[in-house]
Amino acid sequence: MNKRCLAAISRSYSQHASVDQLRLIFLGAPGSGKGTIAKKVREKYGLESLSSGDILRATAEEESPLGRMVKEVISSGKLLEDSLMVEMMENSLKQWPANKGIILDGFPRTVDQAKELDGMVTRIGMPLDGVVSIKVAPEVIIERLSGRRVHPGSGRVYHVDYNPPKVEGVDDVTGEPLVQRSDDTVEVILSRLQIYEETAQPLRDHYDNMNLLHVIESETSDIGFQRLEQVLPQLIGSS
Ligand code: G5P
Ligand code: MG
Repeated sequence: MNKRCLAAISRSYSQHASVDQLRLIFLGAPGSGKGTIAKKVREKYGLESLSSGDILRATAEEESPLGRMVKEVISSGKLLEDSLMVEMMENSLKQWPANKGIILDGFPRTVDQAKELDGMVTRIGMPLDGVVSIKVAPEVIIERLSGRRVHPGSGRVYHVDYNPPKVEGVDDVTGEPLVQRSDDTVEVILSRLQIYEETAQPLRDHYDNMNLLHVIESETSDIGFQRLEQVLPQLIGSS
């Protein structure tokens, strides 16, 4: 039996009653809107996400050798080594309630991570329902990331034009100052984009071979979200 048949069979046992039970992966370049679209899905459907970048940024705040090492990796725009990343994600996933859906935002990033995740979801009993590859034109990435502002305490994300805070430079909820991410400088963005270019296609091929891949053109995150909503019924098995 080939991989496509196996994937179809495994999905036929993992169909859900509602969107908030789905288990999805969001793939996409830096600034493609993974976090923005995940937020829209959470607000409308209650499906929550887990961002590997957020996990690493929290670790980078720790005063420890690990924290310092992770901070350096993020600021360089390179990827954390696979085994450590996988271990951190597995720890988080083990604590995720089994009956609750999830969007994995930013993990996996390499085929080796994807293969580890394949084994992990089987062990934990959380089979995947779909992998959404969010496509945006490379030209818009720099403008998006250089205009991004974040609230470090909560991870809330803004953009100076697309999604500005009510008061410039200040978080809407706490009134605390917004900052730019250390990896949102032009030099680091270019390095992140180059790494993405090198790793993305093999990852898409991996999930295409498992018949899990859905590619969404996302000129804007509002359009990307609408296109995702057209795919969701297939994933919960009600189309
Ligand atoms: P992250 O945190 O996963 P990236 O590079 O994958 O970082 P990023 O930058 O978080 O992804 P995003 O989530 O895809 O981008 O984009 P976003 O935040 O939603 O949108 C970007 C900006 O554009 C925001 O300001 C938003 O408001 C705005 N925007 C959104 N839509 C639109 C639109 O339609 N129009 C306009 N004008 N603006 C819009 O990973 C960080 C680092 O952690 C490590 C790596 O070092 C990585 O570089 N890491 C890993 N290392 C190894 N393995 C892994 N699996 C790793 N995961 C993370
Ligand atoms: Mg993000």
